[in-house]
Formats: sequence, C-alpha cells, structure tokens
Amino acid sequence: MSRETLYSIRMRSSIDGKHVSGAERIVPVDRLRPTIDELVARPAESGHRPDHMSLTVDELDPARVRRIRGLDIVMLDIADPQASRADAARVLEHAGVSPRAARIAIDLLLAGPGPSGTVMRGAMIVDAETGARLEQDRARGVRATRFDWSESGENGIRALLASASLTHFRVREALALASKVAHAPGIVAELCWSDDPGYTAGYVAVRACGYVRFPRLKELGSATGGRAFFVRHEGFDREAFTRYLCEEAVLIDEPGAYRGVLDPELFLASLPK
Ligand code: WAQ
Ligand code: MG
Repeated sequence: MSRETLYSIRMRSSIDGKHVSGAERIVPVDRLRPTIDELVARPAESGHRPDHMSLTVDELDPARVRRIRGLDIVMLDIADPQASRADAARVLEHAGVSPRAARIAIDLLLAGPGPSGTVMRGAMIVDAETGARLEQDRARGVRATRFDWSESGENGIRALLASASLTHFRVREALALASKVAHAPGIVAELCWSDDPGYTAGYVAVRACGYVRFPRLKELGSATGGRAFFVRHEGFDREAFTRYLCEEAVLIDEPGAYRGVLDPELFLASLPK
C-alpha cells in the first residue's frame, strides 16, 4: 500500500453570503492541480455563479488515513415517492431504528429540518430509539468531511456505476459519504435525499445492508431534503462520533458489491435477520 503524501482539498462557494456549492477530495500530489481545477469549475456546472469561493488545501499524514471498502449497492425499483418512503422506513427499522424515530426523521426531511422549515447545511443526529435530535446546532447540523475514493477506488466505482447507467458525480459522492458515515462509532443508519428540486433520488445506508437507493424518494419540485444520522440510544458518545465524521480522513479503496435493481419485497425478504 502506498504511503505517499495525501492532500485534503475543500471548496465552498456562496452568493451574497449564502452557501451554493461545496465539494471535497483527498488526492496525492500529482492529482492536486487537476482536482483543484475540477472543484473550481463545480459551481458553474450546477448552474451557479458564486461571488465568493474558498479553497482549502491541507496535507494529511498518510499513516493516519483510514482505508475502508465502499458499501454494497442495491437499487430498489419503486416509482412512487410515498411508497418509497414507506419502504425506506422498513429498511431503517430492519437496521434497528424505531418506527417512531424513522417517522419523525422522514417528516422533518419533508418539512425542512432547519429552523422554520429551512434546509440544513449538514445532517441531523437522531436518537434511533426516541427520535430525539442530538445535533448541537439545528441550522448547521453535523457535516461529514475528509473522505474520498482512492484512485483505484474511484476507477472501480466509476466502472460499476457506469454499468448501472449512473454517471452523475452526486451518486459517487453520496456513496463515499455514506460509506464513511456507516463506519462511525455509534451509527445505526443514515437516511438522505437532496434538497435540489430537480433531484429526487435518495437512499438509506446501513453497514450490513449497503447503500439502498430509491430513484424517487421525494416529489419532483420539492426543495426540502437533508440527512439524518440515526445513532445508538445506549452509550452514544457525540464527541467521538463528531470527531470521526469531521476530522478522521477516510479513503475508500474499493467499491462494495453491486446487487442490481431489485423488487423491494424481494430485497426486504433477503435482509439478514
Ligand atoms: N455532511 C452531512 N450532511 C450533509 C453534507 C455533509 N458533508 N452535505 C450535505 N449534507 C446534507 C445537507 O442537509 C443537505 O441539504 C442535504 O444533506 C442534501 O445534500 O443518486 O445530492 O448535496 O444515489 O443536495 C443522494 C442520492 C443525493 C444520490 C444527495 O445531497 C444518488 C445529495 P445534497
Ligand atoms: Mg444540495
């Protein structure tokens, strides 16, 4: 395994002080220039013309970069958003989230989980048993940073997703984030859908079940969304959880298995008891 120096690159852009686009990568020195170019071009690709952009580059100690395998991937074949959310709740419950906590989180993502129904910058932390919210700041939430595919992992996941006709960078990035989050101390499951009105796909991620993707987890045109990190009720250590998510660098070396497009009933029946 190579021990070359790695760099964390983070980009954030805004218009009139309002965040519009952000992205981050972890790359070796020879990928620094092209990756910076790619991140600088990112807001325009999403149709934004930011008036401010910040780019941060930090050297990482390669001995302290954790390497993991990506989550397995399964696509569920459901067209209706409401039915998709009901099945997402069933996957969450299978992972150990209480029906009440699943319901609370889904309702919050529908309404906008930030103050007065706004979208949060990061994720909610939700007690998997009670549904109580545990994040310190309800506008910001907790943001996972410092994760990426390694070069070989990136080639692997691109090829795998291309075979499933999923070439959008969002899928690759969401999979990387979900893979890091699924290894957090105290995590039970994650639920996510985008706040982008034109992007309806979302997922439930669980280390044992994989990245369970729903093509339409919300209604087209809806501008609410977000992420819920469900955590263990007993002995949850928010500090250790947050430190792992925000500070520990994680590289994903290889994609998980691709299970294909499945009928939701068959998938739910196939889950380990
Ligand atoms: N850490 C925690 N929460 C985050 C982060 C982060 N680094 N980045 C975004 N969020 C939260 C925040 O509340 C956003 O409003 C919300 O997630 C959605 O972010 O096709 O594009 O970047 O398989 O809009 C999932 C499906 C797409 C991908 C998710 O999220 C697929 C997506 P977005
Ligand atoms: Mg967004």
